[in-house]
Amino acid sequence: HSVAILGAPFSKGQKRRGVEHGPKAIRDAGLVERLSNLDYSVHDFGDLSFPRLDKDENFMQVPFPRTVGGANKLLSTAVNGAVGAGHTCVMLGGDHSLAIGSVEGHSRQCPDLCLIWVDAHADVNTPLTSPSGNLHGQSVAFLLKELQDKMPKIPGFSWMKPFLSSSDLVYIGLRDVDPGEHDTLKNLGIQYFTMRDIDRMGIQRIMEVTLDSLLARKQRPIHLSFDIDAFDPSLAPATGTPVNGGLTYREGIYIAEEIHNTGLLSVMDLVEVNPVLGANSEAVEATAGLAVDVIASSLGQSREGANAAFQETP
Ligand code: DIR
Ligand code: MN
Ligand code: MN
Ligand code: MN
Repeated sequence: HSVAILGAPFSKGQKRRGVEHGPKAIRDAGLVERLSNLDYSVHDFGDLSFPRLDKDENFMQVPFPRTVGGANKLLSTAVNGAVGAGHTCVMLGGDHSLAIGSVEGHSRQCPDLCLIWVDAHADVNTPLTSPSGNLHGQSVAFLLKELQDKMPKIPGFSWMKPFLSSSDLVYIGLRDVDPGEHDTLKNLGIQYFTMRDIDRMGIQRIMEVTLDSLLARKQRPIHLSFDIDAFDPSLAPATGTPVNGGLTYREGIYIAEEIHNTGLLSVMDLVEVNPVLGANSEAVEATAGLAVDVIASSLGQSREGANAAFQETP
């Protein structure tokens, strides 16, 4: 099988500079080599280039709406093409607003996809509930059919319509949820596992319940949207909105391994690695190296090793 890597050097879904250098940091940490060591042919499609708009006024308190909308339209087309060509697709962000285009493009190939959102944050604000205005905290609200009448018409997004049902989505790792987001999670009955739930149930049980609730009725393609800030800041310091009390290394890798073991991973996003925000080069390399570990584990790197017959000879 084959993997497509799509770099998305984009940062206008939030206000801190540097997250547009995430794709380079993750590639520099050895991504292509690690995936080549698994049983994949790796197609690195390089970085998308996003047009810069001269004029992009705020919508309500939301900055750069047309820039974010346009970038996501472009990314959607790229993901749609990569999945249509038969690749498992890895999207390197960039900020998490990019999940709008990534999941939308995926859904055009796989209308029955389900979504696993691993994040400290729920990213389900609307322009009306968002405390920051930032679109990287609103991505899921663009996807959900049930939020359609809560979402105003935002300039830059007329190319898409919401397509996901709240029962097609599970969150893992939450620990910083805004009041409006909490209402949405409760009102729509969305399945979510906070860090407290991980403390209580353990990650093994959480993955069992997650995959059961998404896949028991029918096997279907998985979209994994992984925000590096799901990890504890001691492991992933180089990110824009770190929150204490995050996933351990082993919890994060276990999530990835269990998703691989379904055989259903179709597209994954790895977002919010911001090399400019690391205190030093060690902090940046640790964060980017962790991103590579999560991607490799999601694609089948195993802690029990693999049969030598599967290793390709150089
Ligand atoms: C906050 C932070 N909930 C917001 N969101 C972040 O701005 O909507 N998402 N950082 O990753
Ligand atoms: Mn996020
Ligand atoms: Mn986050
Ligand atoms: Mn495999």
